[in-house]
Amino acid sequence: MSEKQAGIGARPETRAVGEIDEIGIGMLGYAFMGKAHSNAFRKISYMTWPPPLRPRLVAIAGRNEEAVAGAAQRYGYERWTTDWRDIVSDPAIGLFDNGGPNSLHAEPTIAAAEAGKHVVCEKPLGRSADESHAIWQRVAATGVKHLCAFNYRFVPAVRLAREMIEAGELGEIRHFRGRYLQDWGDDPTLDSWRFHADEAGSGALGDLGAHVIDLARFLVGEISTVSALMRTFLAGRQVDDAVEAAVEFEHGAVGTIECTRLALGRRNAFQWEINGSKGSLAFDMERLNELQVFRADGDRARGFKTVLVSEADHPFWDFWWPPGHIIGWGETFVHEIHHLLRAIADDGDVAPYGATFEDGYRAAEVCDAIVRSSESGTRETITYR
Ligand code: SOE
Repeated sequence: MSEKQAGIGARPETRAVGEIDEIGIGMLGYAFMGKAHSNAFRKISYMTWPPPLRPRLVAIAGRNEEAVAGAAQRYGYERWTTDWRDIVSDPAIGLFDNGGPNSLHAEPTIAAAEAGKHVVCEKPLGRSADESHAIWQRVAATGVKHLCAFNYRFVPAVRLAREMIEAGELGEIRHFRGRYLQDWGDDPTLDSWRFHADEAGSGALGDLGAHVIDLARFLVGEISTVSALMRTFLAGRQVDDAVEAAVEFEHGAVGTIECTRLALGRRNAFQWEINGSKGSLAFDMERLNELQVFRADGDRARGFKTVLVSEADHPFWDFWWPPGHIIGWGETFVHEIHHLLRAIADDGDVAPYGATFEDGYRAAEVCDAIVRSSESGTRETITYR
């Protein structure tokens, strides 16, 4: 058995660094997502070789001068600025990455695309379906590549689930049950743009519910109706703390979507389960290397089995890690950025495995329907434009 078959060793690729095209990166945002994305750009060239393109961290923008200067030094950007327009007009930048607050998604992302830069934008794409639709339409009209950073599509276990469902291994899908639970929001003294209605648009809904909606769409299909309840428990908070929703899929499956930032003890529990006529799958982000699989195939030892999903055993990305060498949450961004760079280098498609701005818009239509349903007390039908 060769090292490659065993999944170990370095890829036998000897291309010189100078033979791989470089792409200049401009980053908006230096906080959590700025860090997660910068980390991904820096890892691309040593986690895979040759990379589709060699990211060069050109400039980072943020509103606080001291913080953005510090971030530039720490993450390795050549320049920093407090005005995102400097990045959008910088000819050295080929890819604009928007990890800023939701209120800063539309204008800079559209401006960057209209200046000819490929764009990646954090979720939720916009603060409403209208805003998300406008971002998608304006950016798509430019012809650049666009990716909405629904990073959980890039968990190898999630990809395996998608491939199993697509291959019909679960039969007809009947149920989707998804919940994203965190507890950091249970602090009335905490201030963050994520709690400001004008900057965030919504609370747990856009922050966490959008991820659940995206994976529901990615794994099961388009959502057609929704009945929902939203709650704000903390006095003075401008946005929702929690959402409960029952949904119907276009092809007939039914499901539930729940998200909250007040589930004490649940730090980052993104869990989902799918039941079909031939079996079930279940997943928990806190155990992201594992997929729970149940097959109703007459096996006498029936029951959920835990599959350790890893590169080489379940090929996802050539020469990541050997079999069973587990990965972490930060690697989902490395996979995601690699996928986008591949699409840029080959002029290939971001879809279906990556989320495009159309996916960002479609998730936003479901979010808006959840808000309408909670306000009206009735089941809402979703109409996609
Ligand atoms: C905060 O709730 C947060 O950082 C989200 O904004 C991310 O999208 C999620 O992946 C982790 O939690």
